[in-house]
Amino acid sequence: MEKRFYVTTPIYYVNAEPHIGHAYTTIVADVLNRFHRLMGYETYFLTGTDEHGDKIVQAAEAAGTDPKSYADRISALFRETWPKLNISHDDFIRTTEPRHVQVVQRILQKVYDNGDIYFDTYRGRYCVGCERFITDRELVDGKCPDHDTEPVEREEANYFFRMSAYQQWLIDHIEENPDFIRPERYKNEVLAFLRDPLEDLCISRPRERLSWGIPLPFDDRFVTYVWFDALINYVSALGYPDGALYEKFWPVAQHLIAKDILKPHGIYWPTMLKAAGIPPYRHLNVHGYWKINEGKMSKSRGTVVRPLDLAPLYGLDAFRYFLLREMVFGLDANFSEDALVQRLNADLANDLGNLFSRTLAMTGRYFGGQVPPFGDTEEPEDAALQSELERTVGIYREEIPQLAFHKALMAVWDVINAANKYIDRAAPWDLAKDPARRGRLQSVIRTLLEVNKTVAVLIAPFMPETAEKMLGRLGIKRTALDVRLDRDAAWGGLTEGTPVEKGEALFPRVDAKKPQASGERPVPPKAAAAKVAKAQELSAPAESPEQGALIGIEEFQRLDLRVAVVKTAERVPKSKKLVKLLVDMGETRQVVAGIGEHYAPEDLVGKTVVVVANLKPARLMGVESHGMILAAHHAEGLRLITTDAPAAPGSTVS
Ligand code: ME8
Repeated sequence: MEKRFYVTTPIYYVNAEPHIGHAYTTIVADVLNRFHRLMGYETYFLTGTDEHGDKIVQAAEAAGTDPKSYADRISALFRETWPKLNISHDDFIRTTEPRHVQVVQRILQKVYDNGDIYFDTYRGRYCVGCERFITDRELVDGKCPDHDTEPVEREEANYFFRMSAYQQWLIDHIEENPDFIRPERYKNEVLAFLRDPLEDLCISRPRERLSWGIPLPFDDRFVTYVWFDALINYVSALGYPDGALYEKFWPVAQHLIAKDILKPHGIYWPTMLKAAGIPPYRHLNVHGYWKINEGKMSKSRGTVVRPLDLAPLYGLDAFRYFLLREMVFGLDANFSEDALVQRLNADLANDLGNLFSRTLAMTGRYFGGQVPPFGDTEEPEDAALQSELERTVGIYREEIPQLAFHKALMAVWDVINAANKYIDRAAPWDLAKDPARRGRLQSVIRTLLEVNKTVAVLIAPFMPETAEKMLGRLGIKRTALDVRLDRDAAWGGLTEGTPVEKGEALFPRVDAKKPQASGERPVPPKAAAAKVAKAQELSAPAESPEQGALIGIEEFQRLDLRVAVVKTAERVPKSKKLVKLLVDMGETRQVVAGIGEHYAPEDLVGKTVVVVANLKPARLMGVESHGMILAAHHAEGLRLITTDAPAAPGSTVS
């Protein structure tokens, strides 16, 4: 079989900022991409943003701007987030790009010419949240279960895709390819849906009602319905119909989604492909939902968890590891900072961190910091550890393509724990006392170094920074993306005499005594920041954290500074200093600033300012403040910090 792999994430709507759900899917895609590279595959990884439709028009209106500017701004937020999470995507597609629009029109024309698109009048219930008409069967208490809103009655003349013509073909395809949709529960859900007659799909909107979409090539009084537009990104990004990428990576495609968009991906998309004469994708991989405090993430309840709040706080690799270890792919999982801290301390700081630092410390102590050769005495426990490692590699290779990331990681941790026990049993410190047992000591340390090396290779898709660090300290200088399992994990592959470097702890422990459940607020808790600061202090050189001392970039990065524009300003009653501001920073926030003696409120409106966005909320003279405005202390008073050219509200400042 060709060693080619193509993975996609959903293209995210630009009506919300990136949150932990988007981060999870994208990190899973990243892990799969990196894993396949590790296995020697040629890979391609696509993500992007979905920018047309009612939802975006409404979000833009609410933000007081036009759809294009709005889409530009939020799309940029996604684009800027992914490198910060070490996402290794090859392309980022936007549905407003001409390369996409052209392909959508081409496919529409092709399906129309084949007679599978027709004009008709439809009356039904429309859910704006889903961007589609929904059937009575889907309603729960008269409401859309996904959006908890009552759909509105609509009658419209529109174009329809003859999806019903492909119902039997789809059922047969799913039955002949049992892992087309996986895990199985989602395959069953799709098959259950297909037991009833499939209705044709309305694929257009009249332009007078919605102009923010792609015009139908055969009737420009209409634009295409968002799903017909969005799904096509998976082939338009490859340059369908004749791009070299398309030739190479279609149809080995694997789509990753959560259960919310199963129907469009499990039913609309394969039938659209079939009608367009394009072979179906290989797998649809469907995961569950991240819940916060056992509930749905909700903006109004303030339980939206933002990845860029957490990753800098606990370490990017710890965050990635936690997401992949904690969720069983396919099922829902609960997110809490408490659980993250526990995993960080137990699995990363304790098990992995200790194994690595003990091994390197002993290599330093007993062999001058150089990789020793295997000694002449091999004991059964060496072979046992080696075969445990081989077993782990086997499980790992099998489970990751099945999306059982937690099982692959559990197997890696089995070998880490076995190696820690091996140290205790072999007691190198005793062997070192006896010159006659030098050969045995060599074998033990070399065995441990080899295990650490393979562990570093195996964790590379999950924790690329840590893997690179570990391999580097073992004398293997490679970027995580260039690591290959066969070449770099081979037993005995380390070179004798190579200097190794102990370095700092891989994962500083975080004080778990007072963990803070996440999601109560959209920003990381100050207490957690203090915990990390404390933990880092312990591993950092003895430097006073007092004023004037230097801080590391990580400490600076804990601040979330954002550009904001002042929308309204008024004095806080009975205060000379305090002004209450509403600022637009992508979202609207209330901030109280002590600038009343230096600025008249009316002069502040329209000003671009910089806000510390992740400051714990405070009450000032009874008024809630969610952030702090930065100002310079000038001899004659305060001067607000601003940007020297316009910058979009919500832009990060660093
Ligand atoms: O549906 N837990 O975009 P979207 C886990 N534009 N994953 C979650 C999640 C949660 N709580 N919330 C969101 C769209 N996700 C369309 C897709 S594709 C051709 C068009 C993730 O911004 C998950 O991947 O609403 C889910 O499927 C996706 O975000 C929905 O993103």
